[in-house]
Amino acid sequence: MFSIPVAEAGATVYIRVDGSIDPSWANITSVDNVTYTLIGNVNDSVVVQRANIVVDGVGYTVQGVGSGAGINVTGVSNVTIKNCIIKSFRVGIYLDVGADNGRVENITIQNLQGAQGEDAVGINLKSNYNTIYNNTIANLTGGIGNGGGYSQPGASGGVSTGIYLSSSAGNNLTTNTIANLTGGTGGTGGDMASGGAGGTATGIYLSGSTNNSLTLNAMSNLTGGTGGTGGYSSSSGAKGASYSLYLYQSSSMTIKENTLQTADYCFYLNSSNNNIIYHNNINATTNQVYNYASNNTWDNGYPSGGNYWSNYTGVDNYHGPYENETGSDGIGDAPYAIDENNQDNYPFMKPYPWSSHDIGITGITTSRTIVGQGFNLSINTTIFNYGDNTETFNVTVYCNETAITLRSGENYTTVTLTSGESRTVAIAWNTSGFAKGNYTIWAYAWPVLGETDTADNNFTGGWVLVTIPGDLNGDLKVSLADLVILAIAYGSRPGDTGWNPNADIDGNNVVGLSDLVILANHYGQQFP
Ligand SMILES: [Ca+2]
Ligand SMILES: [Ca+2]
Ligand SMILES: [Ca+2]
Ligand SMILES: [Ca+2]
Repeated sequence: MFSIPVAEAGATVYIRVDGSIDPSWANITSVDNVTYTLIGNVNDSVVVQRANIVVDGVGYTVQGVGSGAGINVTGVSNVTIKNCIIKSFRVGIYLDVGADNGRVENITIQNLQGAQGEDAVGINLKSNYNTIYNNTIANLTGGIGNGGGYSQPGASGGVSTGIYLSSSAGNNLTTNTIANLTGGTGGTGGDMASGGAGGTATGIYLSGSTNNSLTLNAMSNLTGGTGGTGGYSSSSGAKGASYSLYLYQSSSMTIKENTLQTADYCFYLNSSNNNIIYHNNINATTNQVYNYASNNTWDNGYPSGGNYWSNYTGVDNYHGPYENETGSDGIGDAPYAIDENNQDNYPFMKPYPWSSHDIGITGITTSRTIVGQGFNLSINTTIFNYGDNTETFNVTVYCNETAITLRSGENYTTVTLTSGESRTVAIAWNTSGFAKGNYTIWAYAWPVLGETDTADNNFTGGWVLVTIPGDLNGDLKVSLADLVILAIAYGSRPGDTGWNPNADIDGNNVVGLSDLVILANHYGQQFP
């Protein structure tokens, strides 16, 4: 009898405690019983029973038939797994209790599918002090829930989870990409019974886990499973929820620089405290944070800052630790409120990290909103340099489609800003020759070399009305109503209680006799 070794036949491959490979014909080799290298694809699970080794896939695939774990480290420590593709299991990599101080690096885990009602999990940890670095986990689907018998509801669909930590501490999860997770469809309900709920989809799930660090992970396209169809005269099951990060009784962690996207909930926190959460990009279509019995720190102080929240609506006209000093800093002036005990004190105006070449206009103000034809108006444009280079560029201010010509004869101002610097550029608009009517004031900061985010190089301020000198209420006629406005402001200067910049017709910073004379000269006029 000749026995021909055929690895494709499929059999669990063990790296035994003594260093041997079982079965010996498997597509794994080692010369020193420390580094184990794949020499071809492996068509079943790999079970690691030996500590202090490296398993290097060198690009080969470990492929299953839908059940079990691709690579299972059975409680032995200091095991590194790297450079392979794992597909068609229920769990990609399992680091069981005691599988500490290991490393999972450059692994692509894809096409995991839970069986009937079962969960699909990319990397499952019940262990400590591991580094999970630069892995891609994609296309995981929870199993379809079982159908119910007569008058029994359908079972819930299985959940789909990218990385799952339970009772795990001190792990570093860095630069992992998790995408396209779908919860299992709920089971069909029996007659007179509802369909089962769809399974949830979660990027990273932590339960009873402390002191872990999550940095630079990206989670996108997470979708809860569809509810099962209800039986006769019964309702369908609920759709499963999706979460980017789910923390249950998980505390004292650092969560920074992650990008959380397209989930029902970016953060779902239950009884999880003392976590520090900053420099994350939080883009939820529905809920940015669900917070229950959890108190956490949502920024890293000033000027390091907090997180980018896609639904933040604040403005950036101030800077400083109290956000009360004039000038921008790329941080919203008002905190991002989560609940009565939680807020991000320094929400970013743009996603993290900011580009190295990026300037933006953060505000435009005008010295007044109503100006007599032929008089001057001051327009203040504030620009901030988000990048880390000194930039020199031009700023042009427009009224409707006309670029405003400055005293220099040019229609732009040249500005130099160092990294993180803010500047307000004031220009005078002489309204001589401009027709009476409303003008939209806007500004354009000419893009700098290497700038990609040019959306904020355009900024539209408010309206300014050019009218008959002496028309102070903007109704295009000079009448008693205007005289009353001038009388109320008479004698005032900027900062005084009665100060009204529109009443300072000649713009000399006092409402006085010279303004009264102008109003008197036009009294009774109207346009058209
Ligand atoms: Ca600010
Ligand atoms: Ca820009
Ligand atoms: Ca008037
Ligand atoms: Ca005046």
